[in-house]
Amino acid sequence: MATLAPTTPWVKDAKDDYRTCPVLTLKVDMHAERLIIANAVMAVVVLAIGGLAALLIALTRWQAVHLLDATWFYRLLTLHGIDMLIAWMVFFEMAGLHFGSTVLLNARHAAPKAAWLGFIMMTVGGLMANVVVLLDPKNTVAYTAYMPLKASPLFYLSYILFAVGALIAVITFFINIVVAKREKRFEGSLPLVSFGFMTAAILATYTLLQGAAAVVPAFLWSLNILPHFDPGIYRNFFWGFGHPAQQVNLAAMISIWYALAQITIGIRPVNEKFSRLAFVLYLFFINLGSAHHLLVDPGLSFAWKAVNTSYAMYLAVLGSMMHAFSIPAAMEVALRAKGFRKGLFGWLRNAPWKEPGFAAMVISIIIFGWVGGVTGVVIGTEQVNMLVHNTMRLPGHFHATVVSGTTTAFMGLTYYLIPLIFRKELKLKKWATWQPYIFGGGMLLLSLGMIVSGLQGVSRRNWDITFAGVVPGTIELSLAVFGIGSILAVIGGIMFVTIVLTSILTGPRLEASKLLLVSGDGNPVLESTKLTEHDMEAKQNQPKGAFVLVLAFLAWFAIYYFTNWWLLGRTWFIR
Ligand code: HEM
Ligand SMILES: [Cu+2]
Repeated sequence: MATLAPTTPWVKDAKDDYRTCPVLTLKVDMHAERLIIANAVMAVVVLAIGGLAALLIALTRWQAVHLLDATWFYRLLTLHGIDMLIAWMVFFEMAGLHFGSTVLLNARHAAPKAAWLGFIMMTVGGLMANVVVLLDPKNTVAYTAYMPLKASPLFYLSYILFAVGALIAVITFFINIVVAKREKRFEGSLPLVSFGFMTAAILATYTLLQGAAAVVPAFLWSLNILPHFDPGIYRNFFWGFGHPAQQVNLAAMISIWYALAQITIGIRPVNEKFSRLAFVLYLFFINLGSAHHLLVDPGLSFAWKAVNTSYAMYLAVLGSMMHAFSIPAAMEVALRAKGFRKGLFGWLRNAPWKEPGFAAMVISIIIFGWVGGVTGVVIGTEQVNMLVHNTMRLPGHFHATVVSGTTTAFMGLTYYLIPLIFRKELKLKKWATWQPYIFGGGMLLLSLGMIVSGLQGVSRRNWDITFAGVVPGTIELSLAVFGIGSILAVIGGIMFVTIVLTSILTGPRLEASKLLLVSGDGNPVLESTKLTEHDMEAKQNQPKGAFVLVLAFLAWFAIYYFTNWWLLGRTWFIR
């Protein structure tokens, strides 16, 4: 177990500039604070741009509306992918890394200049990507920019700037940890949330290096310096970046689950070693997952594909399932210890459903696991993937993982960064109570609508599906569910941006006095330390309800998985 040492003097450097947060009773380095604010603001800005594009492309894919012409559809599809999957996620993660390596460790930021350099490069790169996509039709190559599609050199340059900036910021995370350790800010291993961010940072490092191996040659090729670059090798490196990048998102999201569960109901992980092991599994096995993007590529052998999409890959899935058991179990133990012991699920009924951080976490866990995780395993299995590849089931899957899961968790955490780091009172609290449900509910409809239309053969990244003939009514219906879900989700997104901007742009700066925003006025972060070993082990506090939920999940997993094999079996007949 990690322990913080808040009493030891900070650093000898007289220039140190910090305040003490009365809620966390931790020191906050002003460099770290400003870096977190800058990264979080940029994240919200790109989320807003990407969200506008989302609405327009969604209203185009909803065939009954079919809003944009083909050029604008593909242009905004490219923009949406870049702003959301790359810029929004990475800016927010950088805010998280600065937070996890300083505030959470009661430590200073040891390399602020480098961190600002990284931030500026990311900002220039991110905004430049938007401009070049909007201004130059050559750059409508989707965020994957598969060769031999050739974008303009500025397009690749914007990627390189952004990625190098991110790499520099990640390096400052490691510097902070080493310095904090040397200055004895914590003893033993890193606290769990920071440990999770460390996993994210390690993954991010080799992810970004693989990204460079794809994009730098592509850049040289666009300049005609490099005459030829094999598209198969480009794709291999691109997904060496693109897939583990999702595990960066995953590790960050799960760290935030632990943080939100601690903030809103004061959990203590039931077994920290177990949770740490689950993070370590990501580090070792998730890279294999990259292969599922290449399953229809002609240059790779069947054996290569089968090896890379079997067995060891499931060890990473196991990591996620370990967290998905560990967090609800810890929640159940904490709530039971507070006295909510009735039946199997009395604890769940009495949970703080109006607290936006709690709602966001639960929605994130449910949709991530039950929709995103389960559909992901099917996509990552060599044989059944053939039913799914490049259909709308794909975006259906990742809008359940990276959007309903990660984005919702990031939104939930933001509600606490506003009082803690921006030092502003959260405005529009009523809206905040509803926001996770509207966003999450919309996303669930959107994902299911996409998945069901994909099941019927609707392809992804396709401006117009009618040229193949008449569109059956069932497809129209699932696309309508998807369209209505999109509108709801966009409303949830607008609510989020409005709440954040209103809070940070109006009202005076004030030191936070409590952490919970809506329900109650206690301070469970600190209360969690009051959960004793005795509470954790008491018979009446055992996580029986969470165990039942896990069994239900496994049953659903098995049903979906084997249904897909059955569907595969029906694609040909053996007499
Ligand atoms: C209100 C929210 C959102 C809506 C309505 C929405 C809608 C859509 C639609 C309609 C597509 C095109 C699907 C296709 O034709 O293949 C798409 C693609 C995509 N979306 Fe979203 N989305 C939303 C939020 C997000 C967020 C927050 C992320 C990332 C964190 C994200 C990541 C992506 C990615 C990576 C693609 C694939 C782009 C491509 O194929 O090149 N979306 N989205
Ligand atoms: Cu992947």
